Amino acid sequence: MSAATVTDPYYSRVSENWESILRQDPVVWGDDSGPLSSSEIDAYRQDGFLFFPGLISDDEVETLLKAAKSLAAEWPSDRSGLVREPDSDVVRSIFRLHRLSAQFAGFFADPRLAGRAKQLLGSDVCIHQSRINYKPALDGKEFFWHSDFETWHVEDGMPRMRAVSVSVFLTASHEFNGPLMVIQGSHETYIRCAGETPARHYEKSLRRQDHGVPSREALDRLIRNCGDITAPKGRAGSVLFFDCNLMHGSGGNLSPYPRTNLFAVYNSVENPLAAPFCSRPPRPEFLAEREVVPIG
Ligand code: 6CS
Ligand code: FE
Repeated sequence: MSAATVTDPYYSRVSENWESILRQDPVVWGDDSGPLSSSEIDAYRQDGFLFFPGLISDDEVETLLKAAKSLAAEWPSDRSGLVREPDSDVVRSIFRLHRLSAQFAGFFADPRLAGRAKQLLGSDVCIHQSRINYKPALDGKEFFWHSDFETWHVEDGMPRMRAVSVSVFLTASHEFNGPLMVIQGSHETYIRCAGETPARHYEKSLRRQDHGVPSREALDRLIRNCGDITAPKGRAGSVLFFDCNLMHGSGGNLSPYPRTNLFAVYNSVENPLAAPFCSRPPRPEFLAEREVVPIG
């Protein structure tokens, strides 16, 4: 075992075998008051997520969806941050929204989102990553099961589990358009994935991820020991908050309805990125913000 794996509780992708360990960090870091009630905090601690149907108004959704569509239509061909679907040229994701426009930056700093994140993380927060996932009608392919934290730790150097992901539905999400699925309670278990990190892995993984993902056996174990799969579905304007280590994924969109969402990762300002916990250089900043800029 290398010196790094001895001191890093969350080492991963260092062997041909996977392993499962208990989470080493709290799920809820603060006891501050804020927008969340104590029963909501308890539910988040227990399940690893919280769902708020219709948190964002129809008018705001309409404006944000319009902005999302024009970004994809007008993206300069020489600018980084746009990712296409694995089997076509259709736009899959656009990254670093919080640096692209005051509109998105202002929205992510809104107390409805940032206020809840601060309360859960018990500190000021900064954005680690933000993106639009378009999940276009018919062309939107799956996101295989993964823990976000596993990737952010190994490839970006996020030291501890002190981040919360927020997905804002810009269209309705239902059983036909590839809704996000989560394994309830899986945030309490960390899966060390088998394999290693290929060079420039992100160029492939953002389109179709096959490293840093759990094995079949690991998924079976999570479902047996933690909880069932559930898919928080709802109308446009609904918002899902989920822990950075919650196992999640989504199927392809075989419907004629897009499933478009905004996604922002709030990291604690007390959890700044270190060097990646693998032997590769850090990923580009459109994927992992290295500067700590408190927001909200
Ligand atoms: O790479 C990322 O930061 C995120 N995207 C994918 C497809 N997997 C890991 C993580 O959630
Ligand atoms: Fe994810």
